[in-house]
Amino acid sequence: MVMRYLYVKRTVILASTECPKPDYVHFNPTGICYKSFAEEKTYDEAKQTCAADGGMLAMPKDEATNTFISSLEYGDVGRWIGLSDAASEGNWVFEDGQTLASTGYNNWNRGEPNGGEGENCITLRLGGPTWNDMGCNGNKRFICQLYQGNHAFEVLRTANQTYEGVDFFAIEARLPADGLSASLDWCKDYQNLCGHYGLRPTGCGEIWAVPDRSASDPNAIR
Ligand SMILES: [Ca+2]
Ligand SMILES: [Ca+2]
Repeated sequence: MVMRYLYVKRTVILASTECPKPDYVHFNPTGICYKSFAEEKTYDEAKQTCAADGGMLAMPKDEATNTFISSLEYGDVGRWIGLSDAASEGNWVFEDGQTLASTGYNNWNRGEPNGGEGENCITLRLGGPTWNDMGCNGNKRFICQLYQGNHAFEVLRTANQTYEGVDFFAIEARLPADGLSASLDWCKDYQNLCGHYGLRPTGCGEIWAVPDRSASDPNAIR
């Protein structure tokens, strides 16, 4: 994999308080945006729909998040969330690769999971926040989230501030000591960082991304 290097030691990133896609709802404590879909799809089809939005199926890793996404519209039937044991029976893993066990949280309905190898995907049960394993090929509604995941920046400080009459959320951040981006496209890291707070980046400075250490100015960014 080709790594891109950044020379910025510290920068201030401004992001608006809107979610990056329409109809997504910002959940404040985590800063992640969620959307509940009315149409019914298989688990894999639902995953593809979330990916097309630049996200993943929702991954509730704590009670507050689980309760929040349960409260989103279209909850009168079961809905897929991004958690499966298809790869290894009984070993539940979120779509981002984190194991359920490592979160210290779960919200199984009484008697669940009970489906063995015939039920490898999870729905939020109708009207409530508890979970049920079900067959992945069933058509269900589903919930997507945007921009979960790691980013290349270390956050130093955040603040709400106003610039020319517009409210912004400022993220003061710096790169890791090794200067390595977390992805091929450092702009993606930046977008992920903003998305981590459920915020839309104000811009992307591609010109500052360089393929090697020979051609950038560490003092170029204020
Ligand atoms: Ca299973
Ligand atoms: Ca079940």
